[in-house]
Amino acid sequence: MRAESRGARAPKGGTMFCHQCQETMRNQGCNAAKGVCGKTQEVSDLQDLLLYTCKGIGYWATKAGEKGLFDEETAFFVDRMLFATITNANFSASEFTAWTLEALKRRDAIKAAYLKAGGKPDASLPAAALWSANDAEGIKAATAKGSGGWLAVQDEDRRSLESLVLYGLKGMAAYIEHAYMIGKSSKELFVFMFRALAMLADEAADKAKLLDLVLETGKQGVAAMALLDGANSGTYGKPRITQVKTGTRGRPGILISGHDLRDLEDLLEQTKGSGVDVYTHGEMLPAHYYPYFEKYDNLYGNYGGAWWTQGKDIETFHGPVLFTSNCLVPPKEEQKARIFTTGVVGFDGCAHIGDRPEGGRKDFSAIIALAKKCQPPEQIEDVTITGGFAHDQVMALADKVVAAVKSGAIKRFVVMAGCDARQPARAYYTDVAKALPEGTVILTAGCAKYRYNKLALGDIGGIPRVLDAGQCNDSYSLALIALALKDAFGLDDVNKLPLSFDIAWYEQKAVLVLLALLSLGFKNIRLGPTLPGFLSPGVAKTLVEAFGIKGIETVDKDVAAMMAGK
Ligand code: SF4
Ligand code: SF3
Repeated sequence: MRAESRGARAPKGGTMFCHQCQETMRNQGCNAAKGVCGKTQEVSDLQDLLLYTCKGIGYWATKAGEKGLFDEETAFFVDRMLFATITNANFSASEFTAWTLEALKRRDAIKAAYLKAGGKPDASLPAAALWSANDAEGIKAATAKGSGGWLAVQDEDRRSLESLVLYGLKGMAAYIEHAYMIGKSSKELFVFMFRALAMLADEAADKAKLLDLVLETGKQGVAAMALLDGANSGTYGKPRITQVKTGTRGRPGILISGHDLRDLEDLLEQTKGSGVDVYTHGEMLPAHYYPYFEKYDNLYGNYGGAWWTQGKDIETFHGPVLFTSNCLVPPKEEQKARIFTTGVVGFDGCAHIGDRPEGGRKDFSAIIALAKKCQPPEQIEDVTITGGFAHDQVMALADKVVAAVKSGAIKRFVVMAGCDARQPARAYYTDVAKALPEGTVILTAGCAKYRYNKLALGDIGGIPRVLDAGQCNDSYSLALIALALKDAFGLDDVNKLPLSFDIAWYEQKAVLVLLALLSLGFKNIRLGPTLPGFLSPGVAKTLVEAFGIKGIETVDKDVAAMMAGK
C-alpha cells in the first residue's frame, strides 16, 4: 500500500477537481481544463453542484421521512442524478444545468412538505440544504465558486470517507436505475440513499460515523445488486451457459452498449423482422446469456472489446451505436451522427432517445432508419465467447465443481471481476490469466473479462477455466457462488475457501462492488491496477488493517502468492 499523501491539490486556473476513477491524473485528481476521460472543467463543476444539491435533497427528504413522507419520484430523480455523474455517462453542460435547477425545485418542495407536516427545521442547517439559484446564470455563479467540490473538504480522511460513500452510492444508483426500468424498486434503498446523502451534507459529521456509513453502503450495495439480479432473471430468465458469436453477417446492424437490458428488449422488439441485426458491445455482452432474448434471431452476436475500444469498433461497425449507460468515450466528430444516447447518457452533438412513455417502449425508429442506410459491419474477429455462469447455472453444476475440488482437479478459484480500461498496465490481467496454473478457475463479471475471455484457456473436466457470470452487478452471483461453496465444504468462514480475489476497478460501480464484497466478509482482496487515488493514507490503513486489502505487484509474485493462499 502506497503511503504518500493523495487527494486534493490546489487547482491551477480552474475549479475542477475530480478523483473518482482509476485513470485520474497522477492517481491524485484531474484538475486541468479537462479530465483524462474528456470531462470538461465546466461539466465537472456542474456535477459537483448537482450532487451538492442532491445532498440537500437527502437532508430534507430524511427529515420528511420522520413525518412519514416519502416522494418516490424525487428519490428516483436523485438516483438518476447520481448515475448521470458516473465516469463516462454524461458530458453535457446544458443537461447538468437543467438538472440542478430541477433538483433545487424538488429540494424546496420536500422542505415545504416537511414544514407543512409540522416539521421544525434544525437550528443550523447544512449549506447544501439552503443554497439557491433561479436560472442558468445563478448556477454558473455557484460553480465559479467551486460549490460542492471536494476541495472544500479540508480534512483528507473525511474527504476520503465521503468519497467512498458517494462513489459507492453512484454505483448503487446505476443498479437501482436498471432494476427500476424493469419495474422493480426498493423504498428501503431509496431511503438509505437519502440518509447517506444527508450525512454527506453535514460538514461536521463524525468520522467514525462516516466509516460506519462506508460499511453500510456496502451492505446496501448487496441489496441493490440482489434487486437487479432478481429483476433481470425474473424478467429475462436465469442466465445459462451460452456461446456468443463475435463474427458478423452481411446485413445492416445496430450496436448496443451499456448495461440496460430493458433498452435492448425495446430495440429487439422494434428491429425484429426488419432485416437489421443487433450486436452487443462491452457490458451488453451478457444479455446473450438470458433465455428471453433467444427468440430474437436478429440478436446476432457481440462486436468488439471493452468500452475503451469503442472508437475503433464504431469505425469498423459502420452502423449506428446506442449507449444505454456508461461508458461513452467522447466521440470523434465524424462518428457523432452514428451515436445515439438514451437514459442518463448524454453528449452534445449526439442524438438522444427520450424516455419510455408509461406502459410503452422507447422509440428507436431513427436508429433503425439510419442502420438501413449504413453498410453492414466489417468482421474483425470470429471466435466464440462462452458465458452465462451466474449463480443458478453454477449451482446446477455444484456437484461437479465440488467433486473437482475434492479430487484436486480444481486447486483454486480466482475472482478477477471488475472493470477494464485503457492503461497499458492492465495487460497484467491478461498475463495473470495466462500464468495461473491449469488447476485454477477464473470467476469473472464486468468488462474486466475482455482482458482474457477470448483466450483458449481450456476446461477442467468440462468446467471452463473462465466462468463469466455477467455484468459488473453480477459480481453478486460470484459472492453467492462463494458462499454456497463455503456451505458445501462445511466451512465456517468464506475466507477458508481456496479462493483469491484479483479485482480490477475503473469507475464507481466497482467501488460499490468492492464495498459489497467487504460487507459480505471477504478479505485479502487484491485491487488494481492502482489503489484508488481518493483513499487517504489514513483510510487506506484502516482498510488494510480491517480487510487485508492490497494492491497488485508483478504477475509472478501475485500468482505465486494467490496459489499459496495469500
Ligand atoms: Fe478524471 Fe476520472 Fe474524473 Fe474523468 S472521471 S475527470 S478521468 S477522475
Ligand atoms: Fe465496464 Fe464501464 Fe466498469 Fe460494468 S462498462 S464494468 S468500466
